[in-house]
This record gives sequence, C-alpha cells and structure tokens, in this order.
Amino acid sequence: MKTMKMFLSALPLAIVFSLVVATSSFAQTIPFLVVGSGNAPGGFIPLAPEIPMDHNTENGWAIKLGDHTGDGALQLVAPPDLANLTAQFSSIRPYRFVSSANPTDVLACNYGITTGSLPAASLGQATFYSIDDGADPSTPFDDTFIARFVAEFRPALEECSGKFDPSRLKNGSFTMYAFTAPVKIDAVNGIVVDVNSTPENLIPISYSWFGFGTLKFKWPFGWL
Ligand SMILES: [Ca+2]
Repeated sequence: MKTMKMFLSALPLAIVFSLVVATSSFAQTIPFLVVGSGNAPGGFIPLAPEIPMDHNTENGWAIKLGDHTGDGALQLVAPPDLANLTAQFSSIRPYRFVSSANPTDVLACNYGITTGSLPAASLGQATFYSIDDGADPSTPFDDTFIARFVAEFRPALEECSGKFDPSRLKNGSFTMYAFTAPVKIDAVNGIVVDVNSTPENLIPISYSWFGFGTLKFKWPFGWL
C-alpha cells in the first residue's frame, strides 16, 4: 500500500518530466521573408573567379529580425559564360544579418555553397539582362544591364547568435533574389561597374533584394 502511494505521488512528476522531454524535441518551422537594399562598396563586380566582392545591407527588414543591416562577400566560382551572360557564384564568408534594435541577434548564412552540414542545392546563379531599347544582341558588351543574383541561403549556425543562437535555430533555407542598379561591362578591366562609373571614379553598385523560405527552431523559440 505504501509502495502504491509512493508510486502515485511520483506519477505527476513523471508525467511532467516526460512532457518536458517530449516538447523540448519539438521543432517549429516558421516562414521567413527578407527584403532590403544596399551596395557593393568597392564599385565593381569582378568577372574573374575567386576575387572577393564585399556587399552590404543598408536598410533591411525580415521576419523575426525586424529592421537590420548586414554584410558579406561573394565570389564567382568559375569564369562567366559570356555567350549567355551568366555566372555562378557563392559566398566566401557567411552573410551576417544584424538586428538594428538588438545587435546581438545575428542570422548568419552561407549562400550558393553546396558542401557542409547545411548545403545549398546549387551554386548561386547570376544573369545579366540588357535594358537597352532595341539593343543589338550580337554586341551585348556595350549594353546597359541589370544583374540578377539568385542563391539559396542556409544558416551558418556557428556564427548565429541571440534569437538565432544554434541552441534555438536548427535549420533553414531561403532563396534570395537580388537585382543591381543599371551596370555596364568594363571588358578591358574585366569588371562590371555602375553605369555612371568612370575608371577614375567607381561608384558603389546599388542593389536590392527579397528572399523567402523557412527557418526551423527548437520549440518554443520559433516565435520568441
Ligand atoms: Ca549592343
């Protein structure tokens, strides 16, 4: 009888304990949307592979992050396909989205990197679109272009912190679409520059973007 009593009194504790264990392994997947604008401060996009190009977020907004800034760098991973005006790229260090209200909240992501524990499905893809009226497609290099960069972003968990600390954030994937201001090709120097740049005065290349996908958090941190 005494044993039975002890068992019954321990039962609620056991139930609570098992609930905590069960719920702590629950995951919450939330939709993620990010929009922003910024520039490539160096003023050129290299057309040769493996040359870093810094780029930043001056004004951004995202679910869970809110208003934020950011910075990162990319590189072309191979010489561009000049016949089709395309190029493949990846980040060379995790892009850091930093909350403006609370700079310890950092979402860091690799993009276009197909290796590692959270790989992208493919390399980033850049495409140059001529915006010239009646441009002659047989002579594309004197055209004015808008460059579109598309890449899958995956969390670089070891560099995430605050709300995105790896004890909370577990996984994620979102596809980013970035569009430059009008640019032109400087074939002599093998670079792409703002349409108003001169060799003596390279203007930062402005761009803007949106991205959407999901982030997966340990319960209950999806909405905290
Ligand atoms: Ca042309």
